[in-house]
Amino acid sequence: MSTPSITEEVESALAGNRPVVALESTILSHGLPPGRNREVAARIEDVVRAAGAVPATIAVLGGVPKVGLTAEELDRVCDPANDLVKLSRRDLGAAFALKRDGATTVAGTAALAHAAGIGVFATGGLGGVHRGARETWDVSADLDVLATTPVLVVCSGVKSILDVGATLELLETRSVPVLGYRADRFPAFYRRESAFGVPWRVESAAEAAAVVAAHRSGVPGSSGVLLANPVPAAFEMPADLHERLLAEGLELLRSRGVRGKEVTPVLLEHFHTASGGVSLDSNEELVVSNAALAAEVAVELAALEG
Ligand code: PSU
Ligand code: MN
Repeated sequence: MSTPSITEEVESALAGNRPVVALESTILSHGLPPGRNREVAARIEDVVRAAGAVPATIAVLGGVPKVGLTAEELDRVCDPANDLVKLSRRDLGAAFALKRDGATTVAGTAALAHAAGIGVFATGGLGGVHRGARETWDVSADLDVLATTPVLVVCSGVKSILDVGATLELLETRSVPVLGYRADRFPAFYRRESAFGVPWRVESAAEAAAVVAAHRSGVPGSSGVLLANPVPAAFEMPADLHERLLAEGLELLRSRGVRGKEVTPVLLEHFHTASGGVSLDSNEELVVSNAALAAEVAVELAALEG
């Protein structure tokens, strides 16, 4: 693999077994509008630091995998003029060899984080099984990477634009533990609850860390763990607005014939413009909340696994 470029701050934290939290770049380049994405990037890193961990935002720049980004590199990722490619794990080799700039998805970020020795990762929403997957076979590589990469992913579940039930079934099949953070139901990104329960509930970062440590040290195999953290209640999208945007978004995909890796960005864009910013606030607050929780868990894990 192309040798990753790790910032000094991240490198020294890893060498000292101090807590590090990996952060995804696709939510910045493809999930949030220009300007707002840069503010969110800075805020996420701030909350991770405030909780006592070191943030490592991951991207590929000029073909080099970057673990930890400087302020200038974050600018580059967030500037739409640079037209970053969306990189899932399978795209990494091409981006390295062809010296491209790209933003990593959950799958791409988890792979690079693990390779760098980072075991905790925060994002907004996980990719999953799309509605209609029986015909399209559109199932995010995020699920496969979680099944094969021993990282903890903290997220707010999956969007209800996906088939939430099928996503949970696949996570069960692939032996990925799913924990609800102070929640009995799997969250649906903009909404705190989907119609589906979670198999396990934890009440604190310490409990989550204990489960992750036990899974890693005592359970054969190398699957990751999913910690599902519902959007903060004050920023949950109202149910009726959510229903309307969802129906419109799905119709938009159908009428425009959107396929493959464009599906998620097109839907996000529709939610953001058609909700007059309500979805953006939800999106920002849930990512910030996940980053803070991931940092708390990383701190507990460093104490346990030290
Ligand atoms: N879900 C969101 N926002 C996002 C994504 C998912 O609510 O920005 C991004 C993440 O980077 C995720 C990717 O890993 O989309 C999944 O894309 P696909 O379904 O093409 O695998
Ligand atoms: Mn897909």
